[in-house]
Amino acid sequence: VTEQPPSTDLITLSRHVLHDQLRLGAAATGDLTLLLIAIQVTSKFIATNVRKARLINLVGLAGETNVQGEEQKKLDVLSNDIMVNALRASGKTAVLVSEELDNAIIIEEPNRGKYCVVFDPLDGSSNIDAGVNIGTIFGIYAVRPDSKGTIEDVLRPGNEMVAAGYTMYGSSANLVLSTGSGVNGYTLDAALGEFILTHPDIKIPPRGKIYSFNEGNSMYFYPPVVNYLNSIKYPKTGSPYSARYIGSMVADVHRTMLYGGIFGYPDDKKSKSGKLRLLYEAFPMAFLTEQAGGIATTGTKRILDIVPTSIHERCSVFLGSREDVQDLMKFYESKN
Ligand code: AHM
Ligand code: MG
Repeated sequence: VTEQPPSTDLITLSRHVLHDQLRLGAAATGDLTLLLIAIQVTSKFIATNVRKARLINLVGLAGETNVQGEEQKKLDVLSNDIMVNALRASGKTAVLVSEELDNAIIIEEPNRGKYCVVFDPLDGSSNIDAGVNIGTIFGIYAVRPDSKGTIEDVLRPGNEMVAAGYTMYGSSANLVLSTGSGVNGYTLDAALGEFILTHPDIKIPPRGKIYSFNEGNSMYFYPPVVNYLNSIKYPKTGSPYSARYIGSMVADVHRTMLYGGIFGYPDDKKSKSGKLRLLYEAFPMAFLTEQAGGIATTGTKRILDIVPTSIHERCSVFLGSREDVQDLMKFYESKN
C-alpha cells in the first residue's frame, strides 16, 4: 500500500466561515465570522481544561479549596467564565444567556455588538467526573432592528437564530456548526490547534436503528412514548432497535446526527416540561437537526416554533431521523 502524502490544503473552521462570508458579498459585515471565531477559541480553551481536569483538580465541587488555599473552580463554572469573558471581549455581542447564570448579561458599550449568544458552557454535568463525553451548546440571534440588546432579543423562537452549534469533548473535540445553510463538522487537530473540516454537509440518515432515551424514567412516561418505545423494541417485522444513551445531550445528539435514529427527553408525569432547556439546549440542537434533514419536535409541535417566555424554561424534545421521528409523532396524533 502506498502512503498518501499529507494534505497541504487544510480547510480550517476560520477559513470555512470566512469563505461563507465572502459568498454573501457586501451584505455580510464579517461580524458573525468574528463571533464564530471567538466561540471556537473558547471551545479549544475548554477542551484543554477538560483534558487535564483530573490532573489539576478541576473535577468535583466548586467552592473547594486546594492545598495552596486557592479556591477551585468546577469545570462547568470555569467553562462559563471562559465563554463570558471571550464573548464580551469579542465586541460582537449584546446579550448573553448561560445555563450557569440566573440572569442574562447585557453587554455595555464600548464592548457591545449586535449578536446575542445563548449557551450551555458544559453540558452533561453528571458525566464530568467520570471522564465521559461532555460538550458546549450555543445558539446565536441577531438583535432586533433598533434594539440595543435586551432580554426580548433572546425570547424569540429558534427559527430566528442565525447560527447554532455544539462542541463535543470526547476522544477528539468536534465542533458542529450551522449558519443556516447546512451543517458542517470540524475536528480539533491538537498539534495545529485548529478545527479542521472533517464532516462537510452532515445529513442525518432518513431512518436509523438506534433509540436514545433515559428509559429509567419509563414509569413516568405518557402512553405515546411508552407505546412508541414498545413498537421499536417489539417490532411486528424486522429486528428491534438498539439502545444507546450516554446522558450527555451533545454526545447523544452527535451520534444521532452521524448514525441516525431518535433521541428523546420527553415531558412526563414527574417532569411536567421535560428536563432540557429550550433556549440553549433544545433550540440549537433542533436548528442543527433540521439543517441536517431531520425533525425536532415536542411530540406535537415543531420545537423551533416555540416562543420562549423565560430564558431558562424547559421543553420536551424528540429529534433525529425524519422517518423515526414521524413514527413517534403518529403515536401522539392517535393519543395512545
Ligand atoms: P445538565 O445541563 O445538568 O448537564 O443536564 C442536561 C443533561 C443532558 O446533557 C442530557 O441529555 C440529560 O441531562 C440527561 O439527563 P438524565 O441524567 O436525567 O438522563
Ligand atoms: Mg445542560
